[in-house]
Amino acid sequence: MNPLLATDEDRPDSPDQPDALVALAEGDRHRPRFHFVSPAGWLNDPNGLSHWNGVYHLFYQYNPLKAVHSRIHWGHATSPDLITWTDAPVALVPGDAANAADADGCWSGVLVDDHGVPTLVYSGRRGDRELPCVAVGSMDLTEWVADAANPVISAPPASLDLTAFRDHCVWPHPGGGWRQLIGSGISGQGGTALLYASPDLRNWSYLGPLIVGDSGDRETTADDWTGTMWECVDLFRLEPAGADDEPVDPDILVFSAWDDGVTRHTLYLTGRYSGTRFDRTALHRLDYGGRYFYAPQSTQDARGRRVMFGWLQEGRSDAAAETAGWSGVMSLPRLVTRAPDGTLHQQPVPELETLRRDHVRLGGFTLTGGERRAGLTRGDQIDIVAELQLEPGSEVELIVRATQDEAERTVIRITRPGDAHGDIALELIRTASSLDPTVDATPRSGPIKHVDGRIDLRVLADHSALEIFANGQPLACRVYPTREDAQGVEFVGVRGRVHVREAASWRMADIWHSPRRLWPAL
Ligand code: DQQ
Repeated sequence: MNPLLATDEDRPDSPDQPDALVALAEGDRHRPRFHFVSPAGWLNDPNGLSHWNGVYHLFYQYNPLKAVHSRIHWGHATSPDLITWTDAPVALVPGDAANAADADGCWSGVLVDDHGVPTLVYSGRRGDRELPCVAVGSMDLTEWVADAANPVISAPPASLDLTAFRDHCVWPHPGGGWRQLIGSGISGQGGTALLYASPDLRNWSYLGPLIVGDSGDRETTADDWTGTMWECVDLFRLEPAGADDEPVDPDILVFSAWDDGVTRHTLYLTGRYSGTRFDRTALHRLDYGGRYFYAPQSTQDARGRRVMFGWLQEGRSDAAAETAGWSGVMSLPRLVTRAPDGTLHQQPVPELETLRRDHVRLGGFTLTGGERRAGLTRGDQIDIVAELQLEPGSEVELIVRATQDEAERTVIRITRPGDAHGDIALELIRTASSLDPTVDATPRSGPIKHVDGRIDLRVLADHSALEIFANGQPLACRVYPTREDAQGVEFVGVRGRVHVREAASWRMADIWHSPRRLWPAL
């Protein structure tokens, strides 16, 4: 029995009413079938992501009570391959005692290996404050006990006027002990990551801000505005893959730009971390979907790969998600590497290919303005790869989730400017993605670097989840077609000449088979 499990009245799924919320959620046509989702209820950030004794562990922000962001627990699932998952018992439950540091929620955090002892560092929420907490786990990571001394940091640094203080990145310090970053923001300045040191994960000394953003250095509406607070900071070293003329700084600081309760988008800084400083080189958008790929966390697996998951937020109303009985999708696991220019290159892990079924291949062809080409796998659970070459001044669209009459259609548009050296534009146009006027239909876009107009395109559509990768740059989003026949897939030449060197597609298998439980047992 997990000593942290809440009282029975916290559990709506009594044995005579087995998991009605799961049945409700499973009946929703928008629910993905090859992405990780919670059994039902609410899911947001990935937490405690790790590869422990050869098993991948994904914890996540979870409300098993209903599909709303309140009373957040830590859900838990394990996987041999990052693709197929087994639910594990809920790992953290808000503390029973009214004065528990996490009485109102166990917010985001990480798993570390404390000399063989699995240890979670997370944000305990009580009232409207979050403070750092610790829980210790059994060797199989299924039972967790919150530390009696929680919170392990009793207050944010008194010397600073902060906008918020939560979320953790913790690593062993080469000289012994630990270092920790806590996401925060300095009022009137910008987001920040506050650095702490500890000998034992329990006693922490404040060292200062590692780096402070400037929330006034660009328009607050900009896609790369750094916000007034940084959520879910993630610092890691990732050396560039190939040699380039210039040495590239080795470190990456990922953060999710937040402002006064609004989750804006995820960004990363390249630079160099040493001691108490992060010297930045450049700021980049992590995913062109903006808030649709939020609060990511990464880990290095036993093969030395940097693997990242993010939270694909909903694009329908809170009320619609609650009615559906579930909210939130975990992104596909991404393999993150460095391009020679120092930017991040992201693609789904190759293990995902084991889900591919019924291969369809279209040989090379050229599209000019007005030409269309169907033939790829239709459906709402598909994987498409295409090698494109766009001549200067050309534009092509890949239409997915289209109804027969095109009343619903989701458009992925790729445009190469007439200036041969300019970046290619990737756009996702959702104005006709759904006949439901209440769902978000705002566009998403960003520039794609290329050589000679070449684009390696990957599109994964999984019911309401849509993930697009163009030359390793992702754009994750959500779409909610209302009609059963929203299954069509087609290339459309818009103008100029676009060579489709190769295109292939597959139907993707389900990863979920047997009914799941809101409170999984071992
Ligand atoms: N979600 C968590 C916070 C974090 C935010 C709460 C990001 O810890 O700052 O569920 O989505």
